[in-house]
Amino acid sequence: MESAIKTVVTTFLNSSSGKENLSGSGFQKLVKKKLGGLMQDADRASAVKEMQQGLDVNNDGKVSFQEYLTLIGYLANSLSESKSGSSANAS
Ligand SMILES: [Ca+2]
Repeated sequence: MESAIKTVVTTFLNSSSGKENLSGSGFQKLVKKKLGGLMQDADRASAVKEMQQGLDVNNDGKVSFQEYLTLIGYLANSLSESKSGSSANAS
């Protein structure tokens, strides 16, 4: 569990070069390299761009750590639902 949290943090920082926000290209790279197994559209740049815009709640064109956590939470939730076979938490 602790290593998973560290991975979430270091993956973000590696992709952002230690900055507070991921650029569009940094986000593309992160999704493609690190999340391709969980996300079917990870290889499609236009789909990843759309996803980025959906996450970008303050509309600054970049993905903050908080916005990135929204994606991680979403993926974790999807994985949990597919493993438990329930849609109890569907929203
Ligand atoms: Ca943002």
